[in-house]
Amino acid sequence: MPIIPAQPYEFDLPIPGTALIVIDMQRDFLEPGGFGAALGNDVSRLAPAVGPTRALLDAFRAAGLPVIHTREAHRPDLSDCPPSKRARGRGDLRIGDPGPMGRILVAGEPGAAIIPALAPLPDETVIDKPGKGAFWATPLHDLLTARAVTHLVFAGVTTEVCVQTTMREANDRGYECLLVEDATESYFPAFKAAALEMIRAQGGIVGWTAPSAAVCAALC
Ligand code: C5J
Repeated sequence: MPIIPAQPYEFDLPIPGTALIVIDMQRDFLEPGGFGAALGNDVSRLAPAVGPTRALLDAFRAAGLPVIHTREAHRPDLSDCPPSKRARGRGDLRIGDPGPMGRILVAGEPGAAIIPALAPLPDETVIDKPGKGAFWATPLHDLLTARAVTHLVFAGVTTEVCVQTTMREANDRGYECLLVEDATESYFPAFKAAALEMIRAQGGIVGWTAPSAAVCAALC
């Protein structure tokens, strides 16, 4: 079994048994005119995660390991969007409002799509999730259990919101979790740094972190 140099200590990467989870690499977060921008963020800050995420996709696909993409996206009638979530941020554009890339964070709209550089392959699972965590109100746990996945490698955005929430959900369900340091980004560099520190603190209380080069090298 490959063993990856990671923090706070080395991470086992069983093959088979490991899946890549790419969180919310959507136009609504990475491009101007979407949800991230509507909340006042500089969306260009997320771009550095694209190349490393692409490298992980290539490595997992070549190794024949499962790849799962998530999208934060609601039903068109917003029946899965709590009013409390929609009200947050007090931005000009809220979830469900029409924007330059269609209705904000609504499934099927252009803005909810994954960016072309990281487009899922036809046989890859794409999960639309109504929450910040990818396990809440989705079939993710059942899908992973059916495929005998025990170890999860995480990429995506944003580090301290949907990525960290999902990682904590996964940790509580017994998965061994590794966040790839350069394949995740935040609109706030300090939040990213803090999230990475929190994950690997206290002996890896929520998981591990490692650079994409270490993960890709182990899969070659
Ligand atoms: C946010 C996410 N930040 N994907 N969503 O609202 O992290």
